[in-house]
Amino acid sequence: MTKPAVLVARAVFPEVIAKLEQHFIVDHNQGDEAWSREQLLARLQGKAGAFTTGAERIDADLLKACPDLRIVANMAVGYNNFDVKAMTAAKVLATNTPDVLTDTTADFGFALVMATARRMAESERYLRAGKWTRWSYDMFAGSDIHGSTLGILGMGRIGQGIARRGAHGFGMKAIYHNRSRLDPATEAACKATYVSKEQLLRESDHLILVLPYSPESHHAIGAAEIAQMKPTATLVNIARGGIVDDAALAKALRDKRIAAAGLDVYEGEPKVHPDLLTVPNVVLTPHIASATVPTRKAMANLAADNLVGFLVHGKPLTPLNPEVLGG
Ligand code: 8YV
Repeated sequence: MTKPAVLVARAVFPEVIAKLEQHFIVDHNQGDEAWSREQLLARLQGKAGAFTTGAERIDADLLKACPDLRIVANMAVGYNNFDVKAMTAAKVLATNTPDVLTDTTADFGFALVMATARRMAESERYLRAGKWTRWSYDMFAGSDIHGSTLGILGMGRIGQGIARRGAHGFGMKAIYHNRSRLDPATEAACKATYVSKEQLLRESDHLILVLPYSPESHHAIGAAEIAQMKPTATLVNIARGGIVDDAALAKALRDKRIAAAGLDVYEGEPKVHPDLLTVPNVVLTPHIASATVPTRKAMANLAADNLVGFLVHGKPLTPLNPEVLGG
């Protein structure tokens, strides 16, 4: 029997490609650059499966043009690049990589809260520029983590991990807002209190965004929301670009409407709003919250195992639209 063909849209670990090659004919983008939409469409012809990394838009038009496609496995927990409804209608299975990145991403989110509050990037730039010539009582004085109020917008697995780190590790008061309230046992385990979005904005000393991107969460934080925050507050986004209005945030940082921000994701990334590059009180990282070697390996393996699980054994591990599997 001939092996089915699958596409791996970005370069990934050689051992993951080797695993896929045991079962499939693999077309692998080994370059540094993502394929254009046109290239992606051309390469998808005749492919039963695709391994994507979160940037490739899988929508009704693409599905219509790729009738052989049966599964798209995203190497990411977020799947805003998928039109899951269109995939279900086209009977194409969608999978993502939940759980394996939760703790790594929560670690990074917490690190970014700390780096932002304690002005680590700004002070490092100052030192590297040779400007550290004297002591001063207020040099890079930031705000405290311990004993402060940690606000979390979006309380899924990663949000809960951040709440636990803040409340248990640093004695923070954790408050959160989410589409739905957690059950009491989960709330107690993260020592987090449910509040309205307005109260979250008003009371957070450090606000972190961990909600999925959707049309409803587009610009969930813009000028009006920032205006409700404390002038001493910090804002961290590890969720998705587009949840924050980056232009409004850059202006608020320049005007000192809030103290500082830490960003791992951007509207239109890998491009970054030019105003964010020139304001000093912001820590900028290139979408690396899940980037540890073990976690990226676990994500890549889970995406590959979803392709094998579904196309070879009929059993994907983490389906997003299990209704495609039928009875
Ligand atoms: C990845 C992510 O860096 O899982 C997600 O949703 O944003 C990140 O972990 C990215 O999507 C590459 O796979």
